Amino acid sequence: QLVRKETLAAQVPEKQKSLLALKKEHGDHVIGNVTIDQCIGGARSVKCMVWETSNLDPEEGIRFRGLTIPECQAVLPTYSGVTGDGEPMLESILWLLLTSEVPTKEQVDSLTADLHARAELPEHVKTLVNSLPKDMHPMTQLIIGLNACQTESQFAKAYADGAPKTDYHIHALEDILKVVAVLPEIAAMIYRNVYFDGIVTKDTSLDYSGNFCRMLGYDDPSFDELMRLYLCIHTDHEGGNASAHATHLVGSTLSDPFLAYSGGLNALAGPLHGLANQEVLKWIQDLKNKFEAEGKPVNADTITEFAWETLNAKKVIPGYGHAVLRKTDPRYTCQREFALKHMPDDELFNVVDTIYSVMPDILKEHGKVANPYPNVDSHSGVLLWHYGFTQFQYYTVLFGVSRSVGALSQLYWDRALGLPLERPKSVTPEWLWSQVKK
Ligand code: CMX
Repeated sequence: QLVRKETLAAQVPEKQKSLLALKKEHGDHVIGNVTIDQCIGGARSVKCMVWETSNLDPEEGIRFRGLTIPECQAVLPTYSGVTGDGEPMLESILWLLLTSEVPTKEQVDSLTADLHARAELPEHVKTLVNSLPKDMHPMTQLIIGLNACQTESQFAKAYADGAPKTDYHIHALEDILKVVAVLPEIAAMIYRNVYFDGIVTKDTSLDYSGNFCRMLGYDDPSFDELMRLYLCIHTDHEGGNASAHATHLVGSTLSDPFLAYSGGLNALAGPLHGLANQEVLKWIQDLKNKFEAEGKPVNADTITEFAWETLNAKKVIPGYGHAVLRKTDPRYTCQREFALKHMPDDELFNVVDTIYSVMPDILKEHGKVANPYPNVDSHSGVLLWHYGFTQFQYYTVLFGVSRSVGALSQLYWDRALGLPLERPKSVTPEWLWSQVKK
């Protein structure tokens, strides 16, 4: 309620006006060319999408509404209430991404209460999720669970009732907050069903992340802090990444936010995107198993040997490389700092740190990779593992809970700004040849 009534409603007309002026007065201004390389190569760097909530600089990394991760950590409200003391709350970053304003602790607390109030899962969703086979990938289960929640869509109902397009964003926001609110319980049910006793215990006296941790079965304030950090840094990474782009694309057909974000989750479940965090842990486990069996230690030499085996087998090193970034991902760096603060002597953290000390040079020598540095997925699993969260097949679900906040904050603005159906032009290979043979 507060997000909508006090803050967003005032911003919409101004932003609509500004975008309309850009279109009307400068619509034919050229902002780039497209090469055949880009056309064949996954549209790398082609500027063809407006994104409100965040921007990614190849050298500097992500800025959420203009703020870097360290800046967010310095100004956004924390659970303790003392800004700068601990990690920002997920609700803080949701407020920031949605409204572009740094919230007060009071505003954040009101958002926590709002999300808890919307978190009730329909009975048919509980029955469905509980009926899924335990060997079904947790991401598949999450997508099924979220799709089934679509019965609750107020956007779809309003559309069917003939709502005017000027009101779409108002109905979309109700769904967006509902999706963000229900995802932790669906995610927790999956975790508890697949690995434990199926029992989910809530504690809504806590914030979003703390309650999520209790539902997962963790009761450790230090793990709550890790979850806050994890959920904040995975929210958004501008618009071109596969999960954000898929949400934006599906939403552009006026599919409601439940269906649109399910599309985003399907993209996140790929190993070149969000699934890389599970692949990193698997890679480290395979490495450890191999060298322990051979009676060798895990050190810079054996990591180098294993990395070359992976590359020579024509496989990727998970957690390294990026389509846009050309430096170490600041999301990696802040997780490294968390580890240095909370678990400096952790065995697996030291393995990850040793990988970091050798991998960029290996990848440079390999000579193919545009960015030889680690991305966010390279570090996240190790932190979870430290707290006994070792079920790495599940890790991408946590990413999926978090990414909803960024992708759907943008979806609000997609509807508020009246962005149209996305429909780029494809061309045939013959047409491309005809261009160069002219
Ligand atoms: N290990 C080995 N080879 C790699 C590599 C890696 N980590 N990263 C890129 N390459 C290869 C590519 O496969 C490509 O090879 P081909 O020319 O044979 O096709 C070549 O290097 C050039 O690719 P690039 O321009 O550097 O990277 P892209 O923009 O095409 O792809 C990404 C980016 C992330 C898919 C790629 O770096 C990768 O596969 N990394 C490993 C998976 C991973 O960590 N994904 C998570 C990314 C973050 C996230 O979205 O969550």
